Amino acid sequence: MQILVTGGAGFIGSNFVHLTLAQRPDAQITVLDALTYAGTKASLDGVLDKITFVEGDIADAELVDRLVGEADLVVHFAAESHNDNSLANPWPFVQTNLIGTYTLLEAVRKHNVRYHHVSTDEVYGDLELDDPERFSESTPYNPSSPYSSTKAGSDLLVRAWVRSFGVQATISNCSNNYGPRQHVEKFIPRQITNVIDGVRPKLYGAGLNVRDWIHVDDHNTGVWAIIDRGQIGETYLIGADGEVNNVTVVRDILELMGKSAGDFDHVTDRAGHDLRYAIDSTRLRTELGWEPQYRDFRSGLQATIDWYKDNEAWWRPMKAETEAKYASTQQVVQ
Ligand code: NAD
Ligand code: TDX
Repeated sequence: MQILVTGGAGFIGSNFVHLTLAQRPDAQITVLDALTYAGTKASLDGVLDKITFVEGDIADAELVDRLVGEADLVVHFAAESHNDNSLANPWPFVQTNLIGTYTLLEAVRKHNVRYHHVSTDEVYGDLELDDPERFSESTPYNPSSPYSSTKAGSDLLVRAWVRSFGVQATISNCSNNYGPRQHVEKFIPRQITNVIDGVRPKLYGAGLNVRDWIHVDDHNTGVWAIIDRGQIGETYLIGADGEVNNVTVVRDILELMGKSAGDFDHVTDRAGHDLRYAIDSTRLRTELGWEPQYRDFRSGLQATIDWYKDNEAWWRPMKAETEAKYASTQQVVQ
C-alpha cells in the first residue's frame, strides 16, 4: 500500500511513520512536509532510508496532484498547530490549514484516493470545569482561536467534499498529545526542557485549565483503526480519559525530575484561553474496538522526560529561539 503522509516530519506525523513501519512491513510511505520551523528530518532518523521524503507545500497543487495520484491512501497531519503562534500571526494558519486542506481534497477527489483527515478536539470550543458532558461526535462546532477555527474550517471542507463529491474520507478529532518528538513550544516539552536548563516552568494564568492528555502512539493506533475499519464520511473522537489540569502537570514534571513541586512561575495568560477539553471516545471504542495502551499518565510522562533527557541533540536547536519568542510576549506575574 502506497501511503502519502503529510506533515510526517512533525510531532504526530513522524510518530505515525515510525509506528506504521514497525507494525506494517508492507507499507510504502511518502512523506510530504514543508519543513517549517515545526518540522525536522531528524524526527525521521532511523527510517529515512525506508521512505520517500518530499520537501514541499501541501498548498502546491501541481506537486500534490502528482503525489496523490501515486497514492492509495492520504493521511493528512500537516498543519500550523500552535495556538500561541496563531494569536501572533493567523495568516499561515489560514494558508496551510484551509488552503492546504482544500488542495489535498481536490487531488483526492480527482484521483479517487482514500483520505484520512487528522483534526483536534479544539473545534468544539471549551467546557466548564464542572460540566458532566464531554465532547462527542454530535457536539456543535464552536472554535475559539485562529488555530482551532482554521482546523474547524478544514473539517467542514472535508464533510462538504464527502457529501457533494463523494470523496472517500474519514475525520478524527483527538485531544492533547504528549510523547517523543514534540516541539518545545508545546506545554509539556517546554517545561521538561526548561527544567533540564535550570529554568523555572512557565504556567499560564492560575493553571486550572484542563487538558485531556493522550500518548501520541494511542492517537496513531486510533487513526489506523479508523482507516482500517471506519465508515466513510464519518467522524470519530480519539481520547484516553486523561483529564489533568495544567498546574498538576507542572508539579508532576518537577517531582519526576527531582525538583520541588512549587518551583514554577505564573506568566501572562493566553488570550481567549480555552478552559477545559474532554473527550468521550465511546464510539471509537465500541464501534471500532480501539483501546488506549498508555493508561498511566505519570509513567507516560516519565518516559517522555527520559526521551528529552536522552535526545538533547534533537531539541536543542529549537530551544533558544522558542524561548526568545515567548519572552517578548509573556511576563512573570507572580
Ligand atoms: P507539528 O506542528 O508538530 O507538525 C506539523 C508538521 O506539518 C511539520 O512537520 C511542518 O513542517 C508541516 N507543515 C506545516 N505546514 C505545512 C505545509 N504548508 N505543507 C507541508 N507541510 C507543512 O504538529 P502536530 O502536533 O504533529 O500536529 C499534527 C496534526 O495533528 C495537526 O493537523 C494538528 O491539528 C493535529 N492535532 C494535534 C494535536 C496535538 O496535541 N499536538 C491534537 C489533536 C490534533
Ligand atoms: O508554557 C506554557 N504554559 C502553559 O501553561 C504553554 C506552552 C502552555 N500552557 C498551557 C496552555 C494550555 O492550557 O498548557 C496547555 C497546553 O498548551 P499547548 O501545549 O499549547 O496545547 P493546546 O493549546 O491545548 O493545543 C494542543 O492540543 C490540541 C496542540 O498544540 C494542538 O495542536 C492540538 O490541536
